[in-house]
Amino acid sequence: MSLKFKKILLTVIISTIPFLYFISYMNTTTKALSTNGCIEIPFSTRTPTIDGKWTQQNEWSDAKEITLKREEQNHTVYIFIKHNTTHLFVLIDFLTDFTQSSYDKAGICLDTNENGGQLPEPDDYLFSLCGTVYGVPLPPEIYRGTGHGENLEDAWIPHQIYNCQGKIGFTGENDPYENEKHRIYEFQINLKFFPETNHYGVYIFVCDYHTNYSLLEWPENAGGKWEKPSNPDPKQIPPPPDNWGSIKDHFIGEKFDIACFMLTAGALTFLISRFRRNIAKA
Ligand SMILES: [Ca+2]
Ligand SMILES: [Ca+2]
Ligand SMILES: [Ca+2]
Repeated sequence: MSLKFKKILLTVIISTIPFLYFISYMNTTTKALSTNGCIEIPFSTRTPTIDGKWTQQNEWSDAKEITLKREEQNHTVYIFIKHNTTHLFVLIDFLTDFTQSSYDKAGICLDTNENGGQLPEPDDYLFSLCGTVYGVPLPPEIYRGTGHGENLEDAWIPHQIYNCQGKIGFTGENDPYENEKHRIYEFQINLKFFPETNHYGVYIFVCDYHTNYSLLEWPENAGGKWEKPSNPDPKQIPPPPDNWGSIKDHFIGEKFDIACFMLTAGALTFLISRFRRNIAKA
């Protein structure tokens, strides 16, 4: 095989790799839950401090921002979401919850196989934060789906995942949108135990216990159930995973960069070594 032919062959292989990755990426972006809504979340090296408040004014300025409104209650919620490939970070800024109620709560559901369903299954997780007991914030509660139960609430069981954090706060300090004291929730979810992918199913909710029917959720109108007189258990809130939306991140992009870098470096090394051998022969 001539050197010229080898060069052409290598060029063709290297140019085909991005195309193959693109095809693979497109194939994984057609999951069903994205039809309920899809959030493209940015990669960030700026790790937030999970302390239930805006630690600095720019702590979440590089995150994707989503606005939720409930007009009849004059409620507004801003959700900020970003990731660093191994952890998902979420801040839920409940701008209009000015009451420090014990049963205020927020939660995030993840469908790590993004396969929906009528009941939460073992690849589905619920991370929730509730208010305070005697002024002391509670740690996040984590539940995992079982796939069976008489109703949605029964299909969740308590679970533990290393290095997941959450903090509920009541402050307007450093908040670029509302200075008066109000409810803020911050979550850090460890993704290392979940399938490596560029899509997860997601459902996010928050409610103010002080007012009836004050559930705000993403995707909007997903069908989450909460009203003040009922049992304030986070497991009763999420609708069926079929109603959740999806988040899209850039894990594929990270792998693509590394793979391309290694293949290109290998090809260049080969070409340089051949070039040097030809020079030595001349
Ligand atoms: Ca913070
Ligand atoms: Ca409240
Ligand atoms: Ca699932």
